[in-house]
Amino acid sequence: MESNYLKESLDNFVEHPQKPLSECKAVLLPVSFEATASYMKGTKAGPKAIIDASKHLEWFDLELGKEIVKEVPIFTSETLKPKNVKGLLESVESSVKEIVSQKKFPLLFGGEHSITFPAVKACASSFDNLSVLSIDAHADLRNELNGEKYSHACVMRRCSETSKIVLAGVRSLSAEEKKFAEKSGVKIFFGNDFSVKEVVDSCSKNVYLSIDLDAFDPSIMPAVGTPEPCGLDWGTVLGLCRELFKRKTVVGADLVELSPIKGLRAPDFAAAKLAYKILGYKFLPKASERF
Ligand SMILES: [Mn+2]
Repeated sequence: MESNYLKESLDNFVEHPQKPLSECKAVLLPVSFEATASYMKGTKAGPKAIIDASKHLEWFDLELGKEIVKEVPIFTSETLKPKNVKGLLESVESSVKEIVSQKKFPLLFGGEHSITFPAVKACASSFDNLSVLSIDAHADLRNELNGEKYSHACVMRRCSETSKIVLAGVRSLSAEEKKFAEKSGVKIFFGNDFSVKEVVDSCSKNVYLSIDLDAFDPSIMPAVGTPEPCGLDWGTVLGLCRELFKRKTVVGADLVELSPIKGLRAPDFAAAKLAYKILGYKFLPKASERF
């Protein structure tokens, strides 16, 4: 099918020779969008930083015992650069709809967290009983911020209109957000000391996974717009992803809010590695059962 959006990027993830879209299982969709950021800026540069860092990844994954990129054909799409919220909602929803209608796995790179809602909307129209698991330092349950209903700070509130919401890693929210969560049945696992099993148990069968990189502790992920102390470590996030992919059907995912810091490569590399691990967990499930 000819697409308006899914064009092959010349700058592809892990720099592995790319197969045509029809032969790929996963589609990476970089979304360079930043309009509603409230604190520090810079997430627009996130997708390119992840792709640049991915070129230095070791193809062989020690845990899965495989060269993931050789097992999973990955298509890197040209970067979407919407100029405003309307363009964001339209371009991301259309692109993700097309990816899932071709039975491929969408993995989006942000950009600010507002890119998640149109992706969830597309998945919710294709999959019954969809949960959104958002791993994030913030609840993002405000109804609006500065008059904008599609702000990054409102993204889970918008998603709650189509899907069940489970949040993990939350260290910061307003009194109103807490009240809304209690009233509407949004399940929140606070801080960094929760049962991974309980988080996964709270999700329905089909899950969209959104990882706001500020869920991590700022000591390992300082390159985010809104860093919050006392966050998750690498092992916890990986453990949660491993358990989720093993027990649920993850239909789409995103990594958002990377705001690269000049001269500091570790956060970009960690984000690229997390994306690579997610593709491994999605498509090489038998290997992950060893753990
Ligand atoms: Mn956040």
